[in-house]
Amino acid sequence: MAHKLNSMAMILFLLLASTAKAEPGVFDVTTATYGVKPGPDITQALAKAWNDACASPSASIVVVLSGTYKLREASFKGPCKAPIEIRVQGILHAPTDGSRPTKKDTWVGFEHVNMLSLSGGGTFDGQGALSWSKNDCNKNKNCKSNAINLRFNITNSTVQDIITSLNSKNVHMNVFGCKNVTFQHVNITAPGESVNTDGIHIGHSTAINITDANIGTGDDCVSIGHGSKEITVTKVTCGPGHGISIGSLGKYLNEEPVVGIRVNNCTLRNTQNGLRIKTWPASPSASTASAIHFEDIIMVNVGNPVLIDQKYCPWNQCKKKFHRELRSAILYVAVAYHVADIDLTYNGKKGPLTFQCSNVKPTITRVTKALACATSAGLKK
Ligand SMILES: *[C@@H]1O[C@H](CO)[C@@H](O)[C@H](O)[C@H]1NC(C)=O
Ligand SMILES: *[C@@H]1O[C@H](CO)[C@@H](O)[C@H](O)[C@H]1NC(C)=O
Ligand SMILES: *[C@@H]1O[C@H](CO)[C@@H](O)[C@H](O)[C@H]1NC(C)=O
Ligand SMILES: *[C@@H]1O[C@H](CO)[C@@H](O)[C@H](O)[C@H]1NC(C)=O
Ligand SMILES: *[C@@H]1O[C@H](CO)[C@@H](O)[C@H](O)[C@H]1NC(C)=O
Ligand SMILES: CC(=O)N[C@H]1CO[C@H](CO)[C@@H](O)[C@@H]1O
Repeated sequence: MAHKLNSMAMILFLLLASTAKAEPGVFDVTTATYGVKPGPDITQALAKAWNDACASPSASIVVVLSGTYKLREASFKGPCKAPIEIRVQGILHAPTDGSRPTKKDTWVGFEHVNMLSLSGGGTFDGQGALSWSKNDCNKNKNCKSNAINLRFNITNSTVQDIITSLNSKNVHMNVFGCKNVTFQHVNITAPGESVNTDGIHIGHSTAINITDANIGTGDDCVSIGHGSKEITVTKVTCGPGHGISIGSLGKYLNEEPVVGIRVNNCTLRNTQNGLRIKTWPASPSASTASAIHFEDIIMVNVGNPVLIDQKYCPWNQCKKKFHRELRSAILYVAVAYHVADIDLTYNGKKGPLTFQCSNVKPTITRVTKALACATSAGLKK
């Protein structure tokens, strides 16, 4: 009997030892080590906690408990020795005094981090209201570009449950050079009239999933730029804003293609556009977009539900010089559009609803005749 008890105690001890070993190290910025209380500037403490966590040989958690804190900037740099979770429960406020972060266009940046998890229900508040009115980057090449709330250059990572990005001075989340990253339950909010506050912009990234997100801003909900591959956007609610867009593509030479985009089970509500593919006029031949699927999309009060624009040219940026340079490149528009099962109704006064095509010849099936490109592409019965 005694022997049996002994071995049971032994097993229990081993179990405890192994769970203790698997327990990640916790780096709580509000502990004495880092010395932060809600209210003051958390910048130094957070940087220190990150450095300690990143150097830890076993998994670790950086915690920002609930409360409101000031954060001048954060640069979370890897590579780190083990997986890291950043659990932000509090509200982080960006500066409003016009000061610019060290990396001028980034408030909070993640670089070269593998196996990151950002979660905790907290809020990154960019406090952008003062900046939006001053933003003239659409027209002025030498403008000061405002800080993006969150910039990710990470792999094998998740951003989830629920991270809120509020009132960014610029794009809310920039996903660049990322691979295998899931964004789940992110909440992105800015007023409909805020300038350039895109929700999530993706470029040069592979295997990115955005799911169960709520995004309402003054610009694109999700925009997918060149070099994007295997992107899935599902169960995302957009609005207000400019809708979901691919592009703009073809502005620069040697852009990488956009391949394998799935947008499904999304709802767009009160948006200027629904789904867009934007290419600049006379796009260089290298610029292609293929295997793009939009499926099961609900649109409520949407301006241009489906817009495939091959002459995208905002604010007259297509200077004559630009045109001439590109015309000498071989223009090859490799597009095959298949439009099917579209059921839209128009509730406004300027009806009826039209479906226009220029420089596009889609294959059309099961679409109300009135919607199809009857005149420009020729509708075969
Ligand atoms: C993607 O990242 C997750 C961790 O977030 C990891 O468990 C998974 O194995 C990765 N998948 C691939 C294909 O690399
Ligand atoms: C991401 O995970 C995959 C699969 O586990 C692995 O092959 C790859 O090396 C990881 N990426 C990085 C940058 O460590
Ligand atoms: C999203 O963020 C806004 C602004 O902070 C907030 O009012 C709303 O409750 C958040 N939604 C969720 C689901 O967290
Ligand atoms: C992303 O979503 C697609 C489709 O739902 C799924 O096949 C894929 O495994 C997901 N990838 C990750 C990294 O979660
Ligand atoms: C959308 O969601 C429904 C219900 O979960 C599912 O049956 C359907 O297959 C989804 N659509 C796509 C394109 O994944
Ligand atoms: C902008 C940036 O930081 N890009 C980097 C993202 O990560 C990849 C892979 O680690 C680098 O090659 C990029 O330079």
